[in-house]
Amino acid sequence: MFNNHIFRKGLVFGVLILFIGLSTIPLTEGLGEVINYIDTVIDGLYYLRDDDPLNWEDVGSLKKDSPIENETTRCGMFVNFHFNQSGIYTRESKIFNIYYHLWQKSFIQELEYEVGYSTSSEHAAGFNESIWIDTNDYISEVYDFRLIQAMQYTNPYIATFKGNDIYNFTIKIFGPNPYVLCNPNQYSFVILNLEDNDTLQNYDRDDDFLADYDELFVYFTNPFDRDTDNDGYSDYSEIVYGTDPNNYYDPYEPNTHPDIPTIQGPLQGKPGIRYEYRFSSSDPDENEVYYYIEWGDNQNENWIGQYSSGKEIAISHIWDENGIYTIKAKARDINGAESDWGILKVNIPRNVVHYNTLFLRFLDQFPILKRIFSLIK
Ligand SMILES: [Ca+2]
Ligand SMILES: [Ca+2]
Ligand SMILES: [Ca+2]
Ligand SMILES: [Ca+2]
Repeated sequence: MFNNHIFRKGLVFGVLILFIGLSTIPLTEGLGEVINYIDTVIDGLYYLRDDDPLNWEDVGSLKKDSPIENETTRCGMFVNFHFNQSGIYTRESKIFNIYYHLWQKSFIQELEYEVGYSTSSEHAAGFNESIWIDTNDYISEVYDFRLIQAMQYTNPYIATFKGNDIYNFTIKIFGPNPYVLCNPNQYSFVILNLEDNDTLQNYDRDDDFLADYDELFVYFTNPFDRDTDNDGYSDYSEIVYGTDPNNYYDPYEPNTHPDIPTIQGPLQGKPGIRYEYRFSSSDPDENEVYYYIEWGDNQNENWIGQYSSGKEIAISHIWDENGIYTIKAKARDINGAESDWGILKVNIPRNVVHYNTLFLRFLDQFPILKRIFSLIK
């Protein structure tokens, strides 16, 4: 006869084993016991991303991925940005020199923010080091957000991290109602371990023809992004055309100069006779164009127009003297961008060979003579 007590004990034990067996498999994965080792050093560009764009959150992330939609990290007093906490960093990282590029809401005027870093895991801990930035010293203003920039030089290192220590590094912004905007056209970022100025002068890491130094300290654009404001025009072309490389909503389209005008017409002529020449220039932006024409005899047509892009216009001219003249024409679009010169040489010679009609009629009577004459001509 079974001892009822032992049977019950066995049943409980069996159920317990079954429960542990069932629960440990998902638990090991669900709680992250499969450790994510991250073989990378902490440096370079990090976007200040919001972890939960729908909520009023004061904590965001430092991420390598740029935002694909609108994110705002905000709070009444301070916002913090941490590294991703889902792994263990296998290499040691030292952190120094921090560059800040921050889009801040500008609804309160004359606003100062304290910006810096903390190496405490305390959520509301103060700064290890900080600087003050004033939103009145803004670089760009797009609607009610202002772009502000700052550089925090640290010497030599502010922290050395390995493993999980890296989670204790926080970029902090403190002040009345900090709003940190991050969207594809206006994103906030920091650059950690920024190189010295000589090195930055020699880098163009995004191949947009602007040195990293100029991007960071002259134009305040992103040295890792060819088109910082994502408006379809590279940082370089915006600077060349005078538009704002940090403003997606530029009021003016970048402008391209018209093509070199083509010049067509007689290559020879006589003095005192009116000859007609045709000019045409196409503008890549389809802007209307003006023409400036020099006839080579100190006479010119002074910015005539405006004409549709690519339209052929006819203008006539009389050369009073014999000579070889160079017709030069350039086009200018309505925005003021000029083409290079188009050129056509015209010979108004001293002795123009021409046959009077009587002589031609005479030749008609003698076909062989006419043939010989045409051969020697
Ligand atoms: Ca560049
Ligand atoms: Ca760039
Ligand atoms: Ca752009
Ligand atoms: Ca722009």
